[in-house]
Amino acid sequence: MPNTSARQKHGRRARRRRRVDPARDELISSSLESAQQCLFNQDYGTAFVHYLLVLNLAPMFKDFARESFRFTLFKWAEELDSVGRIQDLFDCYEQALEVFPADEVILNSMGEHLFRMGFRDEAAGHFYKALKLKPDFLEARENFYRVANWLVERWHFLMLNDHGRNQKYQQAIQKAVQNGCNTVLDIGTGTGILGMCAKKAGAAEVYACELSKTMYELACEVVTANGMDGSIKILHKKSLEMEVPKDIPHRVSLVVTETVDAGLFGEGIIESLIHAWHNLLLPPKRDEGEFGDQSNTGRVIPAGATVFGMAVECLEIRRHHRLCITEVGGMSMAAAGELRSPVSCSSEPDDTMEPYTTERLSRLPGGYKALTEPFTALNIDFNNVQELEGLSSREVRELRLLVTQEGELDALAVWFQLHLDEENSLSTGPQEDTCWEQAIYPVHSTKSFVLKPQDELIVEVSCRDAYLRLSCVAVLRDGQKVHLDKRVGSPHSGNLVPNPNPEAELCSALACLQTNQSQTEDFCMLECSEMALLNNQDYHQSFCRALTKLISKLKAKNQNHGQRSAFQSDSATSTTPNSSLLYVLDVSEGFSLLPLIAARQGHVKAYSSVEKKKQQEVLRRLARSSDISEQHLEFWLNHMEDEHGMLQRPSREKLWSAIILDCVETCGLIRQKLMEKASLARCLLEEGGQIFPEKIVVYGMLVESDTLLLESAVQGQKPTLGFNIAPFINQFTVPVHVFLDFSTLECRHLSETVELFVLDLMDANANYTNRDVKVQAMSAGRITAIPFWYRIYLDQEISVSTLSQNSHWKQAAVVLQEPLEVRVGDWVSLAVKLHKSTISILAHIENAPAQMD
Ligand code: 44T
Repeated sequence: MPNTSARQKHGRRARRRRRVDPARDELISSSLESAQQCLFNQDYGTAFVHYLLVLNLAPMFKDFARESFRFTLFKWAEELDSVGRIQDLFDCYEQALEVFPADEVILNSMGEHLFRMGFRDEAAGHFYKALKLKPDFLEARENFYRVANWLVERWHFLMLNDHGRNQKYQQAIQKAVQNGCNTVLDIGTGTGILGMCAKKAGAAEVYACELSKTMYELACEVVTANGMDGSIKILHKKSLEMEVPKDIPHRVSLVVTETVDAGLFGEGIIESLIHAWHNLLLPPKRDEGEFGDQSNTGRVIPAGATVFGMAVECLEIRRHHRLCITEVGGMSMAAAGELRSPVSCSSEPDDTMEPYTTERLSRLPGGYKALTEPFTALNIDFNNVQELEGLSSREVRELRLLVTQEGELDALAVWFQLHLDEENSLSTGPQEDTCWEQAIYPVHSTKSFVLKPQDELIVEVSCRDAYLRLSCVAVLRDGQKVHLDKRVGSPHSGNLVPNPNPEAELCSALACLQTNQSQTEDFCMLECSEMALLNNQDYHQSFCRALTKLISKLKAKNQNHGQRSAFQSDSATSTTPNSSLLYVLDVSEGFSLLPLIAARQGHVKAYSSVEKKKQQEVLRRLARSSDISEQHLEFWLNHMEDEHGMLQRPSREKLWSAIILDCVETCGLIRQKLMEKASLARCLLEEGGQIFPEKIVVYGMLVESDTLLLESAVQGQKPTLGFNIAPFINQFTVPVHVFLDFSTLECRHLSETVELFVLDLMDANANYTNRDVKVQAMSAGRITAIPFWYRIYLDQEISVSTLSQNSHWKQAAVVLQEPLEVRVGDWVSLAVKLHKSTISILAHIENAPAQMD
């Protein structure tokens, strides 16, 4: 990371008194001249050093030299970046910010570098600072919107908008403080709300800690705005690093915390509480019957939790975690071997896997079917440190669950009840109207397994490496035990349902024999969205048809041309097989089968962008089994140092017949730099060649959705539990929501679907960046958002929609800053703008009286 040592040195230098010194003035003016000369000669590194010297010695030149200095810095940084001198790059930015600490352009640009290097939080901090300095700085705003979710996660809005939850926490805290808990520590304070509740309830001393820097700063602002800055001590720390008396003067009588995720333990609450009991809390109350003053004993809110689980059938979950098809675009998937999503849980921890994912069951497209009644997986008492400590060494527990409905076993869904105290509890269950998602433990077997009523499902429950682990291990049917082993071909694997993919089993068994490799290591991991993409038959079929059309057209053209040139000259080159090869480039991000689909057409050499070795292996295996010669599939990133080499000619004399661009991100946004890539691609196409897709049409609809509002900002004019929080956290509101499921979003449709925008990737001139769209309201209501999605035209006839049922894409929505009231028949004017792949929409009512505008 950028170092900060330069700051102190410069500070000392700056304080030195200025005196008349001709030698120094001479140095300044000669350095300035050198800087300008070097800049002119494009020697940016030397120019940068000269500028630094000048501006450090003579700050009065700052205004004069600012523009040239920035330009020099950016050019030099580009060079450093391209040769991988990352530390030097950040050092330069640090030095530049020493000279211009409040330069929003430099801050924003440094943020962009940080973002590209994967330092998202740091990047976000830089964009935020740039924006604070210049609120109308469009680039910084768009950058900030892209990363705001990392700074302040969206669930903060949901939680603060959840009045039921807020009130229950408040009541429990009030009661505890009234019962004598007057020294309080809020672990993971977020906006500071629970700490403020304790103070308001009359606690004498309140401490709070927060590990996220942004949240810590936000909490400080909020606490100050509520007049409690002197009375709540907030620390920017993880609770595990806190000690008495260094951080808090003595042990406290109450810890309040909501450091729980959808799977209960994912935020580390077990470890935090064990540490708190040993280091930060007074000893617990000894016996249950003890009443009265609690100031000398310690306790925790929440007091404990009960975790529930349920087996479910759910197509939406299945298609994101398992391969559900046997062929893709006419190609058998048998040779692919085992493909799995990165979410998998067994009793033993595995660092490469996430044990669960999260979903709001009530919003899953296509719904879900409960196959068992809910069962209790675990009870935990947060006030019992022995119990907390014993969790990870507890034996794996085996539960037998009666199957109540027939259905395919896709996942275990998990939720919990948080017992704040004896009276108040919160539930995160699928039926509750709360802000919570449920934890999903997908079942990973490559076979489908249909459970029948009266079967008994055997589930193992354990708690290793601080996660609650649940896995379906077997089914008891008619007195027989069938193991649900994950691996194909393992000796116990269940055989109740015919394997839809028997060839796969054979192939991977063969592969094992040949390589003498244990099967447990032989699988390839795909992201959930990549898995859903593979399962999307329509998408691949559409590509297959469009590619076939293009390739046969080009082959015909080449044949004619070949005949002509053979006739015109004696040159043999035009008729050699190589010259008739067509070249197809796929620059999709992540795993893609499209190059194989192209190569299967024959006389096509396809270039894939897949980078991961395991995934390349899968593609090679599939190529072999589809009779694609090894020379016809190339992984072009293997030969490329960096992205700059992207989109080049396949070979000196050839151009591309087709370039496949991956234009929409899974989250529902247009990919960054899409239009730049398209214009590059256009220059590299052979005559008659094509970019896939050739055109994207953006559609949208006016909707009234309270849900979207609750997720985007703290709503309403009223203070939250009497505290002023909304204006502070709402600074992190972003106008575009991503990862939406429009099909299950609770909303009222206020208009028909309307075309918002067209992006023509084959024709630069056809593109515009602003468009006014008129749309008529068909129902009265409040327009709160405009969800949008895409129809992706591979060619003029063949298209796929990102809204389709089996799409791997989610949708996005612009949430309006202020809801707009409409009556039936009102015309709404939408100013749609596309800037650097970011869509923004402003809406106003056309026929409203002027003062209503
Ligand atoms: N999300 C639930 C998690 N922290 C809730 O930095 C519920 C997810 C959720 N600070 C949809 C809806 C919902 N010491 O700011 C965070 C975090 C901080 C700590 C200091 C520690 N040991 C920790 C541990 C965490 O605590 C805050 C809250 S944690 C997560 C809460 C609405 N999807």
